[in-house]
Amino acid sequence: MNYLEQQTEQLLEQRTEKFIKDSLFSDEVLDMISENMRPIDTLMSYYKCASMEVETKFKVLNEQFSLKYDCNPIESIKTRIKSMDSILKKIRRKNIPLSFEAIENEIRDIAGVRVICSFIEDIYMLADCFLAQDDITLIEIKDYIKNPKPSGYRSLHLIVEVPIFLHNEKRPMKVEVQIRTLAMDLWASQEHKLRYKKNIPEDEQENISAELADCAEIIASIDRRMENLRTRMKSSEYMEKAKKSSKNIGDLIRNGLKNTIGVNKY
Ligand code: 0O2
Repeated sequence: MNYLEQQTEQLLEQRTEKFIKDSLFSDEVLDMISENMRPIDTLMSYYKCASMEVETKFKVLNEQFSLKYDCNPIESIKTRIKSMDSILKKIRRKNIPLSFEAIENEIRDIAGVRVICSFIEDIYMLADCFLAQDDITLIEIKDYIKNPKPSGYRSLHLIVEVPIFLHNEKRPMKVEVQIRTLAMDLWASQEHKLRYKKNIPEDEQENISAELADCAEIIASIDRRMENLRTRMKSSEYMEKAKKSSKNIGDLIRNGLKNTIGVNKY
């Protein structure tokens, strides 16, 4: 694409975005307007509330595991509301009709919660505990850990519906939860940055993508090794405890017998 074509394309994109933005903020959904807010702001604030609900649920789980099992499965939690730009791109890419209903139904990751764990096992354990809660409705699971994307991307995605309680209504909201390890997160955030780099020749882009996919494999193997190490450490700790307690039981029995024998002697 030459310079002029690029400029024309850019201008067209800007005009389309302006058109889409104007349509979204139009009279179309006036009944949703609260006194001082545009409808889109109202909707975005609902998504913010939904992501807060989900974040709290994971924080509570982490706290409970910390108290009960002396471990913290969660390293960190991040929440984000999809940017308007990103929403508009998705509307265009998926040909979504310009109504709030369609946007709410078809864009399921406007509210995003990312949960970062140290170990793969904890990802599935947390997902199970979260999905077992009776106010969470599972819409879809995408297991990109068992089935990584061709790019090498790995993460467990849960698309759920969670109710938010407003002053006069209960409203179900969709949230995308991405649960991944620290290593998967490192890879995804670096790959995301690189993907948006412009002005890289096509053949170099292909080389970089291939190397990134290779890095994803190495990272996945490190995750598996770390998990194996944890399992080994847990089981040797368990064996050690078992040995100590059986020694204690042995001592108890021996002492008990001695005492019994002693009693019998008298
Ligand atoms: P951002 O900036 O995170 O918002 P669907 O949502 O199911 O209708 P979609 O969007 O194809 O369809 O869903 P997908 O591919 O299951 O997952 C979407 C999100 O996962 C992306 O959001 C990224 O956050 C993440 N993701 C998926 N594939 C990749 C990848 O190859 N590399 C990286 N780094 N992240 C990925 P957005 O909307 O792309 O961006």
